[in-house]
Amino acid sequence: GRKVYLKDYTVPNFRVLATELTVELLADCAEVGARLTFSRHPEAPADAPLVLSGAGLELLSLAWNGRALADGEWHWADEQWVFPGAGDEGVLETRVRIRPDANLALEGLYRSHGLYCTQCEAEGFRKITLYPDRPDVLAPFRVTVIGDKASCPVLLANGNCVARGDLEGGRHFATWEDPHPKPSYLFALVAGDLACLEDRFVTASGREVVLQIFTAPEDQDKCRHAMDSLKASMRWDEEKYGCEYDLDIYMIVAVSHFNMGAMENKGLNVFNTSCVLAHPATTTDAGFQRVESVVAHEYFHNWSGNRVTCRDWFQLCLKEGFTVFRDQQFSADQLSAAVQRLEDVAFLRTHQFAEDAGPLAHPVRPESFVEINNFYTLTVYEKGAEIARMLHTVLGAEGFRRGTDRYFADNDGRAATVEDFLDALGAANDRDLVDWTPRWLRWYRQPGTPTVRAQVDWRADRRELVLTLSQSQPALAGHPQPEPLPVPVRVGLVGAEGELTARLAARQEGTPDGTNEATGRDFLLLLSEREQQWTFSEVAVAAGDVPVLSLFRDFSAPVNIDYACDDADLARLVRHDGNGFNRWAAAQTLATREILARYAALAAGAGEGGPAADADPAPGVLADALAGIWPALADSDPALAVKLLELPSLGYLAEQVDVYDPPRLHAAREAVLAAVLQPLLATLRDILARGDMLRPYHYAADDIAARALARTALDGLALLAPDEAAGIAAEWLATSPHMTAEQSALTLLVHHRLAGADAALQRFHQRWRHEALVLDQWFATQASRPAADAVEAAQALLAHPDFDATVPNRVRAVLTQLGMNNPVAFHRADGSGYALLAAQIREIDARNPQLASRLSGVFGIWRKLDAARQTLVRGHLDALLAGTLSPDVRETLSRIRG
Ligand code: HT7
Ligand code: ZN
Repeated sequence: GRKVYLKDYTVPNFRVLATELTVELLADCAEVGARLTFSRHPEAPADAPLVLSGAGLELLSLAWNGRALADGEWHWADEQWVFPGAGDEGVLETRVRIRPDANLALEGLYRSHGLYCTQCEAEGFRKITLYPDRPDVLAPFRVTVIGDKASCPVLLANGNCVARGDLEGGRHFATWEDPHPKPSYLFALVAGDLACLEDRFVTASGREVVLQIFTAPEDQDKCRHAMDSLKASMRWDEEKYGCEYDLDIYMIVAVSHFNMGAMENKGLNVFNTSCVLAHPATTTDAGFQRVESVVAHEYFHNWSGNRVTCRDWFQLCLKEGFTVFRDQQFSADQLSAAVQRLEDVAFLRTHQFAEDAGPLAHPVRPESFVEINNFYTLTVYEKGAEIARMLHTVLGAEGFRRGTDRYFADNDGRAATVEDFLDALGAANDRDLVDWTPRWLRWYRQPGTPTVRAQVDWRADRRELVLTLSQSQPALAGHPQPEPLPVPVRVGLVGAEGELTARLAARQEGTPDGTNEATGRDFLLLLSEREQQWTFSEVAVAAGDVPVLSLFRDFSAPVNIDYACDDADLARLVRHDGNGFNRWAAAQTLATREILARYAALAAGAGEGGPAADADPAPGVLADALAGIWPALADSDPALAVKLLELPSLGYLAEQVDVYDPPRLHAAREAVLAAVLQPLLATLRDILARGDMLRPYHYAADDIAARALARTALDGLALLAPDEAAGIAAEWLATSPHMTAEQSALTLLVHHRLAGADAALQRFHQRWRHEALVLDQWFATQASRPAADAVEAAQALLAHPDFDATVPNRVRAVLTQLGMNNPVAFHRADGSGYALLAAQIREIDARNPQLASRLSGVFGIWRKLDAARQTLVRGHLDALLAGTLSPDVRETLSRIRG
């Protein structure tokens, strides 16, 4: 693996004017013929050679302008095919042989369960044919696929089908043309025996588009939801962004062996079955929501990614961050906006903040990499989305739309950079680009989560509140000295009875023009210096009351907030904040304080079960606050009520402690949860008595919220009255009108080890063993049980006859669940969790480096652990690094090792 640097970017030596491919699928291999028309790039040196990428190809023939090339006319240099004699233009014809059956890495062209499919992003196309496999080389493609008629009745590639017909020997062909120039990473080919659900969509300008979803025949009844989601996404993108679909056909193919969620290949998306199939009998509410958001995400890439693509892989966030923001906006418009936002924030703070604080921290736009597959990260995706969101906040919805219109218009058909994006947004809003683009670029260049410190000075006599905000960034070795970032801060003031009005001078010293939006209740500040001050006057607070600051509403910037708000004030926000997100955020802060206090107390005592374990170091402010409002909220806004009872995740809490002892932190969290639930016991029983979980399934906001509430109630009951909970879970399982009920009940029984858990697991397996995605849940439920012996359970699952190490979904169902979602077991003090993961990473790496490298991330937390655990992890890291590893895993593990 060679390291590449953003600063070394140069234009390609040649452009491709046309790409013609013929892919012949044969019994034990495939042969790929390519006819590529090249023309020297106007900015490239006159004598620069033609350079193409190729990996694992068996070269059968090579000809330049019709003349066969002799061996000495070209050479290989590190998976690059170099041809000095190309002149200024010419046609290269190549023929190569590849082995899709042996391709277990699931990158390039591979065959699984008889289905041929491709995955080319980021650098998989070079495993299919010799090509300038870089995103800034765009070409129109014409592709002919030839295959066996019986085993591959369906032959697909990007664009429109322009010819098809029969061939000798039971074979047939289909020719596809994609008129939109595209980089090779968006190429796709699928061939196999597939069923198809078809529908139609009429675009805003009146063009009819055929929509097709292809699956294995037995899954055909599970595509309706994805189809509805696709149509909703197409309409939404027209309405919200003015983006219309641009081909006559849009195809989605569901594939069971897939490294990630889905892939936005032009006009021919390939999806992990888990992100497209949905049916009430086999899919939970969470599964339905995931399908909706992934379908939307891939569809939105048609503009943010495909029509406007990336100049190089350092610009990955340009398409991914922006597209995640777009799919988050879409999802917020489908169900509850406040709940969508807090779920996105909880995810960001648990996972991305941890990444940004650990050894894998990197800028949203990295400056260098060895293996680009290692940079499809939470930082690129989720923090990238937060930057797009901040720009949206600062420009306002209309200004942002002006900006994206400009971005799409200026860059259509081009490979763009982050600078192009910022320039378009700034220029369309008359911002001084010298100030605008370089300042916002800092968010893309500086790794680490910034901290914003707030101080409040309340001047009761003048009814004036002075807010001082200051920002700081962690300085990381090898990165530029941090400079102040533009931080949008949305704030409000809350009195004893609710929201307060106030006046904020529209222009204050040190505040740039046009960013203060004084609506009287909700204020947008732009912190752009290291420290700034704002004065709220005429605060309409009752005599004797002190206003409470509600800070970073809707989490207006991805920062750590350092604000010494006292518990009583937080409780006020939980009760009265007008911003739904901040009610939740205040509850999370209170919960965090109480959990950390218990965590400290457990350490001070004799450990678990010791004398300090029963002591209550916190006064239970959160429990009091929730007892007062939760029963009513469960009626008025059940979706938010559910979220108020979800305490911060262990992953998030781990970032708040100096030394992370997972079982102790888990125990502290459970204790606080029980304390919060206790006063609500009667309400939980009332909710369960309504029987909402057992009603027929509808995918609609109210029904989803009612089911989530029922689940929360049963989970609560399991802590307070386990036998009673076990009875209800058994009833849900016996009646099981849909998978949401069944899965909640099963998880509850297994995770709390309630009576009947083993029998329920057995019955579930018996019933669902032929449904791969349901079986994944069965594996995952056991591997994520928060108890030390889940390590042995995981070990047994790996030996189960239904375990298949070549299917990433199954591997993740056991190993990602254990390593990422089960800290109690993974960090078991005897190190058996670490040993299991280390051995599996080594084994999987030999087949599928991408999967192994992602799994390796489980060790990223290691420096937060106590010395004994650190020693155990270090031993495994060193042993792995001393052996044979793919460049992917080597890069990840060496960064983690430091
Ligand atoms: N753009 C895609 C990212 C991706 C990928 C997908 C499937 C398999 C391997 C992959 N490598 C990179 C998915 C997306 O963000 O939409
Ligand atoms: Zn994406």
